Amino acid sequence: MPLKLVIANKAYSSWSLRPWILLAHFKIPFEEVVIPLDQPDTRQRILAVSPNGKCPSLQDGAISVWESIAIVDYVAEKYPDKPIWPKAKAARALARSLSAEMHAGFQALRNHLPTNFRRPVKKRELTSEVEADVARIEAAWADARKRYGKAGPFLFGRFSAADAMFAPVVNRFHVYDVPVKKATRDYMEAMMGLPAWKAWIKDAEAEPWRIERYDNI
Ligand SMILES: N[C@@H](CCC(=O)N[C@@H](CS)C(=O)NCC(=O)O)C(=O)O
Repeated sequence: MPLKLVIANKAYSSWSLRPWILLAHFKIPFEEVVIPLDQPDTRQRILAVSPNGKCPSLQDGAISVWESIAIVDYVAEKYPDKPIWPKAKAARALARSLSAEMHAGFQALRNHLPTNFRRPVKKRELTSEVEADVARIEAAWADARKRYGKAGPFLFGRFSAADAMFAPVVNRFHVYDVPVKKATRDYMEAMMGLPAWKAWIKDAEAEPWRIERYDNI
C-alpha cells in the first residue's frame, strides 16, 4: 500500500509543502489527498487523519504521522537508502538543529508574510521583528552552505530534509520581494528550479479555492 499524504491547499499551506517536496524530490511513491481549508467540513476531514486538527498528515497503512518534522523523520527512517538527512554526523546534527529551529520559530516572519504560492511578486515592508527573522535565516543558510554546501547549491550540498523544511521560506522571500543577499538569492533560485517545486506551483495555480485573508495581503 503506498504512503498517503494528506495536505491542505497547495496555494497556502507552507507546512504541507515540506513533506510533499521531500517525497516528490526523492521520487518516493505516494498518494496525495488535498483537504481545502476554510470549508464547512475541513475540521472534521482533518481530524479523521490527524488528531491535532492540522495538515499535513502521513498515513502508512495503519500508522498515522502528523507534524511536518515528524513526517520528514518518519520518511527518512522508512527509506534509509535515500540521502534525506546528510550522512556525516556533524552535518546531520546541524541539519536537524536548523530544521527544528524552522519548525518551532520565525513566528514574526510567518505572521507578516503568509505563504501564498500564487501571489504575484510584490514588495511588503518589513517590521523590525521580521527583519530579525530574515537576518537569522540568511545567517543560518550561509553558515550551512559554507560548512557543508560544497557538493551542490542546497544547504548541505544536495537537496536534503533541511531544504524541505525551509522551502516555504523561499516562497515568502520571493513573493514579498524581501531584500536578500546574493548568496540567499542563489539558494532561492536553486530551490525554485527544482522540478518538484515547479510541480507544486502548477498545482497551486490550478486550485479553485480562494482565501481572501491571504490573497489580500
Ligand atoms: N506544526 C504543524 C502545523 C500544521 C498547520 O498549521 N497546518 C495548517 C495548514 S498550513 C492547518 O492544517 N490548519 C487547519 C485549519 O486551519 O483548519 C506541522 O508542522 O504540521
